[in-house]
Amino acid sequence: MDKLEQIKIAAEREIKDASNLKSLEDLRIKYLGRSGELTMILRSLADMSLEEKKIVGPKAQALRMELDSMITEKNKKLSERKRSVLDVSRPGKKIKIGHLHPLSIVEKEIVDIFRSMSFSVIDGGPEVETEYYNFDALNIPKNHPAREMHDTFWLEKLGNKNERLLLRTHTSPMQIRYMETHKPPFQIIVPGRVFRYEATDASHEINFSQIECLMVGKDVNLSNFKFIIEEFFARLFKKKLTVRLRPSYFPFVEPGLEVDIQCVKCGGKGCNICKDSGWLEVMGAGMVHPNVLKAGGYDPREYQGFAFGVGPERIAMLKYNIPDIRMFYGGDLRFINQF
Ligand code: YSA
Repeated sequence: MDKLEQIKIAAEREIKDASNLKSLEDLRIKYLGRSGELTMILRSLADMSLEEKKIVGPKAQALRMELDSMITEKNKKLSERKRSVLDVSRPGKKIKIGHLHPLSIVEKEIVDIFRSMSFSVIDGGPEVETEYYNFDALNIPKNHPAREMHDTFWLEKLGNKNERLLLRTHTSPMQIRYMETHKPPFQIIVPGRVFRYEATDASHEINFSQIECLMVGKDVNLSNFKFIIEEFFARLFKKKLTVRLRPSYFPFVEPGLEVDIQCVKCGGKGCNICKDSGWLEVMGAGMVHPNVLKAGGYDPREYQGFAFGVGPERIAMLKYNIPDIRMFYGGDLRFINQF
């Protein structure tokens, strides 16, 4: 009985003082293990007289249960403490964070440059557009050959509406939508997604993006346009580039222009990017046609403006030397992770 009392006092104190799981386990083995002090007493019951057994047996069993539950309790406490201790010496876990798609990077850069030149950024517009906004209001009459330049995804008519619907082939419909609801002077850019029903190749996608620009006021002219785009390309490519304006045809502008920049790779000497011409064709532009101003609700004798549409995919290809436009939408992480 004395021995049991000694074990009880010592074990209770030692379990209470155990400071970690390892020393607690050592105590369990010391007292309750196969050759533990209390286990030995329990085993020795077999050699005791009946009288002794009756006294020692229940006490030893009770002590065994008491120590067992003390150890379990202490184990719980130490485990909780272990979990909450910050071990600053452990190696850190690398957190995988996402990043912007290369196209988003370039679009954001373009938008930021125009914003810094006091242009307002107008969100979106409908991707499912009416024939009126995509063509008619932009001075592209029905059966006009210019419509063939835009291979169109036509949509099935819903209900009995007369209007034909399509996936917009360019962001220019937003010119009309904006003019209908705003008064000049203003200067805006409108980024958006457009769709063309055409064969894909290294520089053509069926689903791509454009950024539309429109500046309207009483005396907005082509030299304003030239200044703005020279400034834009210098900031985008971080060097001064010669800009060339060539006469071109878009029904919604007069005069219409094709804008070329000096090749960003060879500086104009001729290389594989510019196909030895020294120039890169980067956008369609012009002075807004009087019929388009009228469709927007303006008097063309009072207001005039310039507009252009640029393709961010083509700009991103030049900036990052990307050989094929289809890489942007291919979902190949080996490509995406390089940015
Ligand atoms: C012209 C004059 C304005 O006053 C305003 C806007 C415009 C642009 C006109 N709406 C338009 O869509 N012209 S465009 O057919 O030559 O396309 C403009 C730009 O979109 C191109 O310079 C090119 O960068 C891009 N693009 C055209 N087709 C594409 C394409 N990008 C990828 N895949 C295609 N299939």
